[in-house]
Amino acid sequence: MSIAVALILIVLGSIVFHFLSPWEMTPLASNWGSIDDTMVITFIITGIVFIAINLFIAFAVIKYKHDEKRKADYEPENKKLEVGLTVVTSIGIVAMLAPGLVVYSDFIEVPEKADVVEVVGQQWSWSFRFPGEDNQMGKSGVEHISIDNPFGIDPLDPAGQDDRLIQSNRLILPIGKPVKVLMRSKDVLHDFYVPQFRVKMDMVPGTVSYVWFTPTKLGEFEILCAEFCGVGHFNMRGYVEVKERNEYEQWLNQQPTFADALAKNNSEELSVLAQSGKELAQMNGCLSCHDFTDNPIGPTWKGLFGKTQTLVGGEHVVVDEAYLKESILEPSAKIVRGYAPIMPAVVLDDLAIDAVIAYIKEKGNQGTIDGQDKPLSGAELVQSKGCTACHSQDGSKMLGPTWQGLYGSTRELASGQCVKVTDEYLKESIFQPNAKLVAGFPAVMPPPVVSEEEALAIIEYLKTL
Ligand code: HEC
Ligand code: HEC
Ligand SMILES: [Cu+2]
Repeated sequence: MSIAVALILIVLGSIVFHFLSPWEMTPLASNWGSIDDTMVITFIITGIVFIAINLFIAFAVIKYKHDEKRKADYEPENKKLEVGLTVVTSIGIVAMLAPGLVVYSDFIEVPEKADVVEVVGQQWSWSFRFPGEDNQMGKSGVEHISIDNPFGIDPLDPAGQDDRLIQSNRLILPIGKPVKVLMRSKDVLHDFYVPQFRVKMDMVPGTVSYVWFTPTKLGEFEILCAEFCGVGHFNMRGYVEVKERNEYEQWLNQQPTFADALAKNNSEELSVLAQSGKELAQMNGCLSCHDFTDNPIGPTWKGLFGKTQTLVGGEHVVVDEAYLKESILEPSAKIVRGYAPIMPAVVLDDLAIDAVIAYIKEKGNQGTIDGQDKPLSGAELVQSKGCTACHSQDGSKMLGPTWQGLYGSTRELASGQCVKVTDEYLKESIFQPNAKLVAGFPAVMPPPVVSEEEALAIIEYLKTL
């Protein structure tokens, strides 16, 4: 009897909790009411089954309770019951699945008039790209990703030049217009999720996934990463602001285009020929094995032109144009000592070779280092190294202590000691995060991802906050 009562109480309790529940879905702000409907259908069907089965068990517990005078029948087959149960279960499952399939076919079929926006995820931030005036997104690829080109847009694709880049976590979309969201990840799995829009999708490195929706409510909605992506995952947030069309357009027109960004980064002094050589070197993958610092895979291009190179056989050659050309077209003809003969041969026409040589010459023999190797400022470093996922600059407490007013202040450590924040303390905090723990914070700061020079630049920057 008590078991039957408990079962009935569980059923009643669940129903009461459902109607008084504090847990509700966030209000809908897109066209995807149908996704809510399928959830409700599934919920009602599973709810009815839950109630029916529990009440049946309670009934059976009472009705068939142990009785000396009674004996169970042995019934190996019951056609009627089997058919009945099969039919009822099938109807239930079809009722749950069929609406889902209908919604899914809408979900994968993007309306033709939809705007396009691209979301790029990386540990632990969001950035966005719009196709610009030509309505065409420029081609992109990992091989183009660099500090100058964080979106990896193909610099030679004319469609990419007018793409508008938003390097912040705030996206504005116009109300009432369907939008197709293309998704890329630069590192690990992420997931683009705005609860009010109902649609969500994984972002998989190497693949472009998508969702589409029509924002139907003005306002600001939070973007959450819904796929665990490392220690900063919880803080991988952004905002979608849904605004009137004219406000959206005004905002969009203020965002820099890819061409603007390139022009800014290309203020390094290279001739036009060398400039296109740089692009060719990037496109052909040369820069993954060669750069102007100490890349361990291929010989450095810094100061290469004019120097005397030693080959495996022990001979010496002076690096001139002919040697460079031969090295590029026939990499195995002369192997540099200390390196494996792994350089792939490429097919480049004479103009392209001249351009690459001009790039190696001009950039490699320029006293200053610039472009890809241009040292970043402290302010840029803390962004690009992911420090700002845990440290704020405005006094707010995140996973780590704020940096506002840090330098010169006195810190209380977890050990109870107090220390003054000096250059040495900052340096130690960056290179040995667990040596001195700040009171009230967990020991989660990752091991150093910066060089000595970068740390100094960051420290100079911290002093200004
Ligand atoms: C897979 C890595 C790899 C790629 C990609 C690659 N290289 Fe190389 N490269 C090497 C290695 C290793 C050497 C040294 C061994 C040798 O001489 O072949 C080398 C040597 C050279 C040399 C001679 C350098 C010297 O110090 O004497 C030149 C010039 C050169 N590469 C240019 C290029 C250009 C231009 C490209 C792109 C079209 C390119 N490499 C792509 C690995 C690579
Ligand atoms: C995963 C979160 C996380 C990341 C990423 C992170 N930190 Fe920290 N950081 C912390 C926490 C937590 C503390 C406090 C505990 C401690 O002292 O280790 C801290 C402490 C510090 C301190 C000492 C601050 C003080 O208030 O005394 C400095 C300086 C610092 N971090 C710099 C950096 C720099 C520079 C980077 C980027 C290269 C970085 N952090 C990246 C979490 C992080
Ligand atoms: Cu993420």
